[in-house]
Amino acid sequence: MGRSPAALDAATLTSLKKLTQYYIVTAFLALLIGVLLGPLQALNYGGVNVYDFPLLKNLIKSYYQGLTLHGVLNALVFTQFFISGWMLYLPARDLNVRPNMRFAWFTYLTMTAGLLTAAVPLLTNDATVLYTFYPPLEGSPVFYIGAAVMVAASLLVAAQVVGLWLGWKRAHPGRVTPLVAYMSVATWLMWGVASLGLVIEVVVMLIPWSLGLTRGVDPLLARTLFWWTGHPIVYFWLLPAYISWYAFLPRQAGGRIASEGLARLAFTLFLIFSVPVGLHHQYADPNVQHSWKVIHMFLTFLVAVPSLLTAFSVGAALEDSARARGGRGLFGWVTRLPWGNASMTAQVLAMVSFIFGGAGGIVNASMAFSPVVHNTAWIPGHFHITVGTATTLTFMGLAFWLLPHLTGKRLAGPRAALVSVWLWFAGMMLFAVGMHWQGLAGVPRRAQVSAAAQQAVYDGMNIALPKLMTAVSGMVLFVAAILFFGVLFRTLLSPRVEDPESTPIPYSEAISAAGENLAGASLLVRRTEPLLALTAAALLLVVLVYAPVIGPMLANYQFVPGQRLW
Ligand code: HAS
Ligand code: HEM
Ligand code: CU
Repeated sequence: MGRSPAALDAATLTSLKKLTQYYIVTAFLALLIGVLLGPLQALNYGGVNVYDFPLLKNLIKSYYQGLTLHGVLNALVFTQFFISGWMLYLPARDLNVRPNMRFAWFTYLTMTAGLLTAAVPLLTNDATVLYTFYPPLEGSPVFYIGAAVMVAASLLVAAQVVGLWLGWKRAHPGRVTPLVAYMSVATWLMWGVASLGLVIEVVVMLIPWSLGLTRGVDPLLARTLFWWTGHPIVYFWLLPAYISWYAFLPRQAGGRIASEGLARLAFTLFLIFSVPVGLHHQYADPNVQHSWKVIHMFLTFLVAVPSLLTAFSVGAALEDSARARGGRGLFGWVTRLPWGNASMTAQVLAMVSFIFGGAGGIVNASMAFSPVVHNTAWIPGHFHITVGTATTLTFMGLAFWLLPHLTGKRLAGPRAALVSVWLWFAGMMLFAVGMHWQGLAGVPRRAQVSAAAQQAVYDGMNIALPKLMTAVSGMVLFVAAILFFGVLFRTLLSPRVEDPESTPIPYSEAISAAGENLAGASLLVRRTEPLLALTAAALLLVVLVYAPVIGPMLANYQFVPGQRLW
């Protein structure tokens, strides 16, 4: 036995719960603002232009300022804060080790300081560069600095969790890392490899350039570094939801995890194959060798495999639960899931949306289809049923048990919670049909198609129905959001009524468990245990597929001056 890291004591646990609550509530505040802008954009894609209304004009200067805020707050801020709280809390509990709480609070404050810094130029219309901030669009340096601080803070959480795990490993040689901690550590390590591209882009290129220290910046290299991070960031949003689908949802549905070994394999595959695929966002970019685009395409198909494993594995766990509750028939068992439980319902609906989101992703990744869908409304259709539903609706559902667990308050309005998740699902599915359809008709994304000057272009298209669907979906989602946030705030503002631990973490038992000791464990469990070595392999693969792409760009660096188009 090595030196044992200190176990979680009551005082630390209280502080950790408070910190987690801060992360989660900050996340949802960002989502609240971000989501209020969404229906306006849906109206735009329904042909209704609300951006000239005087009231709105005082709040946002343009469609693009609104869209930038929407993308940044929803996809970058909401996700990162939620995930940082969730994936620090879970491994600390799972390993029963005491995090350094000073460091943990310092990280939260750093992340929040980064957010507030970046928010200033966003709100003053000085960084209307969309959430991808492609140069040569040039925003205020304050935006890039704030964003860099925020991302750096997420890496501090990653370092803390990996540190906790290594401490646990030293104290428990020969033991199998418990599943929830395993999945959390693997996700953080993946994020470590993934974030390198963005960190280099922002720190080495964009910040000096926006401060006027360099005479220009290379847009192609910047985009390539961006997508190095920009694709795997979607798994940084997805895997925290998978943790719940694997480890907690079966219990919530009344059943068991199918196989812990398989869950570990899925996370290992994500660790290795999430990053070397970024060129599937750049099929249309010139000066990138075609053969590398093809290689990234095949690697993209490969990284869909752990999601397919997940589909069958969590699908089996749900079926097992429903049959244990008396479910019968090929599909009839579905009716026996506990649909009265808003937390379970949210997550199962999120999974259903992801069947379509994932299938669409494979279409996007196929070089033969990409030119049809790239830069069209199809793409927002795709990602509102991935990050906008698979992730977001899962996080909403998690909040229904997590907040009572953290605070000792009872969920206010479980029925309203249930209605809100069904409306979110229905609204997003309708949105997805409307947007995918418009995209196939050739309607571009990121376009104020409802503006008078643009309307004429789309008049000849036969898209009245998908436009109507999109507009209506925005209204449905607005109602869903009001109901959800109503439940959230009423819960948070209600008095504490019980010991928080009376809502326990819903750990599930496994049909096929990984076991406690490596010595007696299966080959799969033993091979998936050394996460640091697997991370080194991941890094090597990234270097192999990116060095030949980035090398020529460095040799041909173009100094392009910035532009402010808004
Ligand atoms: Fe994507 C663009 C390809 C997954 C998010 N994606 C985007 C963008 C975002 C995004 C935000 O190849 C836009 C970026 C921008 O602004 O330009 N995506 C993929 C592929 C996958 C994929 C191959 N995307 C995601 C996830 C996201 C996300 C996850 C967020 C969370 N995506 C692309 C491509 C583009 C792209 C191109 C660029 C397009 C362009 O042209 O610009 C795969 O990872 C998907 C694999 C998933 C599956 C589904 C598994 C299903 C499961 C659920 C099972 C359900 C059950 C329920 C069992 C194979 C796990 C049963 C229930 C009962 C009741 C019975
Ligand atoms: C973009 C609507 C919620 C993330 C868009 C667009 C629409 C829209 C119509 C396309 C705008 C364009 O291409 O011009 C909505 C509605 C929502 C909602 C009605 C619900 C009330 C969300 C959520 C997320 C999200 C929950 C993520 C967590 C994004 C992102 C973009 C986007 C990343 C892309 C921004 C860009 O192209 O720069 N949204 N959205 N949205 N949405 Fe949403
Ligand atoms: Cu991607």
